[in-house]
Formats: sequence, structure tokens, C-alpha cells
Amino acid sequence: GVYISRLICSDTYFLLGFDHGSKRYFLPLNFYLAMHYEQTGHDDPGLKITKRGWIIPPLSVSENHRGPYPLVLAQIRSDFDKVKKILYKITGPGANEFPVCLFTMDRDTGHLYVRQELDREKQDKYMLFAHAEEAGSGTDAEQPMEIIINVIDQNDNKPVFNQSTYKGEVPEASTKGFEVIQVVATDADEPNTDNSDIRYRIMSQKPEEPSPNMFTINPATGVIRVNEAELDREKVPKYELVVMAADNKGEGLTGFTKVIIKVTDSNDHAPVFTDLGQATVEENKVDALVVKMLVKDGDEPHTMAWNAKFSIIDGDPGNLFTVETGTNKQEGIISTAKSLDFERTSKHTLLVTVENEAPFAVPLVTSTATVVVTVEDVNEPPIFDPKEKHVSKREDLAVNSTVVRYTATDPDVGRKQKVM
Ligand SMILES: [Ca+2]
Ligand SMILES: [Ca+2]
Ligand SMILES: [Ca+2]
Ligand SMILES: [Ca+2]
Repeated sequence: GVYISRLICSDTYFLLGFDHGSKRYFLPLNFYLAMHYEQTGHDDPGLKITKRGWIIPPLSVSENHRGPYPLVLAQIRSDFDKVKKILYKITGPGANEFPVCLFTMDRDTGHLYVRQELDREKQDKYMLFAHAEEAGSGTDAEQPMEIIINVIDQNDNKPVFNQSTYKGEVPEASTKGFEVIQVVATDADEPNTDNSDIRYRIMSQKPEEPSPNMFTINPATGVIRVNEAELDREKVPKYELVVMAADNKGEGLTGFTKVIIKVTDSNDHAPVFTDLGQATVEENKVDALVVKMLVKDGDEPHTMAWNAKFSIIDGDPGNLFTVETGTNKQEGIISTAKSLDFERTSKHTLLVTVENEAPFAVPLVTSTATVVVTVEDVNEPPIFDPKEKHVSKREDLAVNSTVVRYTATDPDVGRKQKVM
């Protein structure tokens, strides 16, 4: 039912040339003239419903246009101007409403002007109404016509990261592909265009140990992953990356951020025995210290990956011994669980293993120790008074120095003291 009855002018595309200073500019202008159309009810050709109106295709102007201003965007015309004087004006936000006077219209010629640089990131589209008024009458000669002005994007915003510094963590035993962290940059330019199409890149890694490419970044998503499964907290506990985001698919404007990656401990060191000491114990004693076995572990101290856990795995079918972890968590203490009998067995050969409270994160060899316990013969056990005495001395005490005076009496000799 819609047809264009009278085309006043078709779209005309030309260059507007002007001199500014010593330079000559040519501006491409889309010069649209208003078109009239009539709508008739064509279902019934006899019916004469006619609706007049004008239409104008959307106009475009680039943001940050250098001008000079005011800059002509288009000209509109009513064909009534052939028969009477027509005055033109525009209304709406950008004309007579905020932001006022961004656009103006020459009341006599119908030229539409933009008066200053536009910023697409502030507003990407303006909708105005053009009016053709019969001079002197104050009434519209035409229905008001909608004018849409699209602001064309320029790449005038660089990508900006959401954080100036990112902090991530990665367990040292991580394998290639482990996701560490995601960085995100945004670009204020027009979405889904090259001007805002960001690519990410790792620019530097500190330290470059054991290789300069320990991490990799997905150029499109910003997800940082482990690239080399050779992280070792005990050697490099922290990395610093500088990551760049560049628009125009990685070729345009750039923004930067720092990514600090902490390498966290994994249980990748087995505890190993360092000193087994002398394993000697008198017979007939329960809970007597047999030996202290020292171990060391390369993992983070005072964690489950460092704390030692001991087991006697062979040589003690009668469950005569127990093993416990000392309070410093790096020694195993073997004691008697039952009293030993020198006459029956004077030597016990125990096989002791040490592990951590936490399971190993990588395949490791479990350290074992062979402990030969010598049982000492006690023929005539004397009675000590007091029965036990706790003694603390420096470990570097000179040989043959007195540790403590400890007196004992032979049970056969009878008591000399009386308790009153
Ligand atoms: Ca941009
Ligand atoms: Ca822009
Ligand atoms: Ca460990
Ligand atoms: Ca470790």
C-alpha cells in the first residue's frame, strides 16, 4: 500500500571541499533531501484515503569530526515552498532540549547543521523532529518529520583492564593447562567492531625461570594457564607477568596490567631420614625411649606436606614397639610398647617408613630406615629414688661431664628411711 508518489530528489553523494589554514579538506556528505510519499488504501481503489508525509533516511556523522563547525549534515525541503514561504526548524534533545543547540537548522534553507564535535561514547544516536511551517501562519505545512542522526564510531578509546593488578595462585604440582586466573579488559568503543575487538598477550614474565614461557594466555578470553609443568615453589615462589590488551584485533590501542602469580606448595618432596641415632633400650621397660630418628622435608614447614608420619612396617610381629612423631614434626620416636626380654631376643631389626600427613602430590620414593634395636641385659635391677628423674642439659655437653646424680639402692639391702 505504500508507494512514493513524488520523489523530490534522490540521494546525492558529493564532496564538500573547503580550505582551512594551508590544508584543503574534502568531506563526504550524505545529502539527503526529504521525500514525500502518499499512502492510499489500495485494497479498494475507489477509496480515497490519502496520507501525506515526508521521510528521510538516517544521517551519519563521525565522532571527533575536525569540522570546521557548524558542519552541514543535510538539507530538507518541503515542496510547498514552491507555492508559499516555508520556515524550517528542528526540535528535540540536541536542538531545543538538552543538549541544546548541538544541532541547528537554517530556517530559510532547511540546512541541518551540527555545531560541535560529537562523542559516540557519550551518545551514539540523536532523534530530532523537523518542522516545515508556513510563514506567518504558525501552523505546520507538513507533519513533523523524524530525523535520526547516527554518530559513527572512531577508535578513540584504548582497552582498560578491570584491575591494575591481578593476584592469582597456582599449586606448584599443576600440569600444563591448569587455569590460573582470567584478566578482563573493556573498550568503550562500539561493541562488535574492530575498535573494541580486544586481544590479550603476555608481554613479560619475571623471573624467566625455569623458562620464559611458564604461562600462556588465551588471546580472546584472557584466561591464563600453566604452559610448562615445571613450577617449583622451592625455587620460584612468585611470578610477575605484564599482560597487554590491544584493540583492533591486537593491532590497535593498548592497555596493560600486572599479574602476580603465587606458586603454592604441593607435597612434592618426600621426607627423608637424616640421623638414626643409637637404638638401645634396657629390657623389662614399657614406654622406654628406644631411639629418635630425624628427618627433613623440602616442602613448606609446619604444613601437612612437611609434617612427618612414621610407621614400623616390618620386624615387629609382637607389637613390642610404637613409633610417634615428635612435637617438632621432623622426628620419629620409637618406644617400647611392651617390656622386652633380653634372654629371648637381644636384637630387633625394625623397618620404619616416613611419609607426610598429606599424600604426595607427585610420584615420590618413600624413605625407609632399618633400625637395629639392641636390648640391654639387666641382671639385678636396682630401685631408683625417685623412680624417674627428668633431666635437661645442653646437647653440646662435654663428654664425661656429670648429667645428674642419681642414687639407687639395692632392694636386697633393706630400707634405711622411715616415713613418719
Ligand atoms: Ca578502542
Ligand atoms: Ca569511539
Ligand atoms: Ca613433603
Ligand atoms: Ca613443595
